[in-house]
Amino acid sequence: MQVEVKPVLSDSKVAKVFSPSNIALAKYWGKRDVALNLPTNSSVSATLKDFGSFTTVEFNSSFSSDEVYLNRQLLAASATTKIKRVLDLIRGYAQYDGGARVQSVNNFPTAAGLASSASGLSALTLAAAKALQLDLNLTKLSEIARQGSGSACRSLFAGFVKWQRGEIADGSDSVANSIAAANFWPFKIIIAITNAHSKANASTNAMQATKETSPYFEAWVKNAHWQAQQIEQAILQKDFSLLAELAETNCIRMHASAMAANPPILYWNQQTIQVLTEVQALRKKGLAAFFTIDAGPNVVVFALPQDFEKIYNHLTSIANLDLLVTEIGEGAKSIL
Ligand code: 2P0
Repeated sequence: MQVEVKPVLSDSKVAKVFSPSNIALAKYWGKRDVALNLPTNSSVSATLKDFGSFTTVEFNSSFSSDEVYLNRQLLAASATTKIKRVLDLIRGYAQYDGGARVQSVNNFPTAAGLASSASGLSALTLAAAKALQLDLNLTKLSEIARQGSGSACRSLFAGFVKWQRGEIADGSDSVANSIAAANFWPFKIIIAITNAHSKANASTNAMQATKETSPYFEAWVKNAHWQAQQIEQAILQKDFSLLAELAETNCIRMHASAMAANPPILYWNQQTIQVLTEVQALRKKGLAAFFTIDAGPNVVVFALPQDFEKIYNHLTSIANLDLLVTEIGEGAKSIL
């Protein structure tokens, strides 16, 4: 049931943040520590300019418990574990014990494999820290956001972003940083929505099931380790062909590891395959496009600006496909 936006109380500690989502070119798929969301490998992403979460966090000592509204719906307490984890960490740093009211709205389809947890948990981390006037740098905020949702640690940063696997058991070195600014290598990013409904397999569970039951998981981790390094280098050298090949194989190998789980985790539908096949055909014809796919059926196409129009027009000829367009953008920021 939709509810009205709650007015902020005059004696509340409050902050509002926009955090973009991000899309990984070298994927995070597997944890070496489940409680802390420590990854088995480093990952590399691009921050999306226009799509993300607008999140208001309001602390007030009169709130007896935390209340979370996502897209104007009150979440059941059982659906707020990740959110409470971040709120508790921030409250710990601030030595504050009041309750929080969180109101978050996504401007793209939630849970459709577009990393809504990345933008949501990143926005929550920054807004909660700002509301309690904590003076934490972005690296520390990244460490906190990661404990909410792994991919959220990357959304605090602009441009091309690397999340280091890290080595330390407490996770203090498993944080993200920007490796190149948003305008370093301009791309047009087309999100081809093949199915805007919630996905069946939440990624937290799916990556754990892959680790526990897929015979390909070990091979995935080995591959992911060197591909994250190669993908970082391909970006820094602006080597389009190399990046295209690496990003596509990284994506397919992540999905292959999941498909080989028992029971199989298959995110794709017929249109997913149609779009990725078309993108590969366009590249063979000399157009600068490559695809990647998150834990969902939608396909994200990276296009160089000079070929964008042709690529976009071609994708519009595929039936029943909604296309969103964005670019690489800045990280999370305060809007209050
Ligand atoms: C990524 N994904 O690198 C990969 C690729 C999905 C596919 O990060 O359990 O929601 O909260 O740490 O961050 C999605 O996983 O998982 C994700 P948790 P998260 O973007």
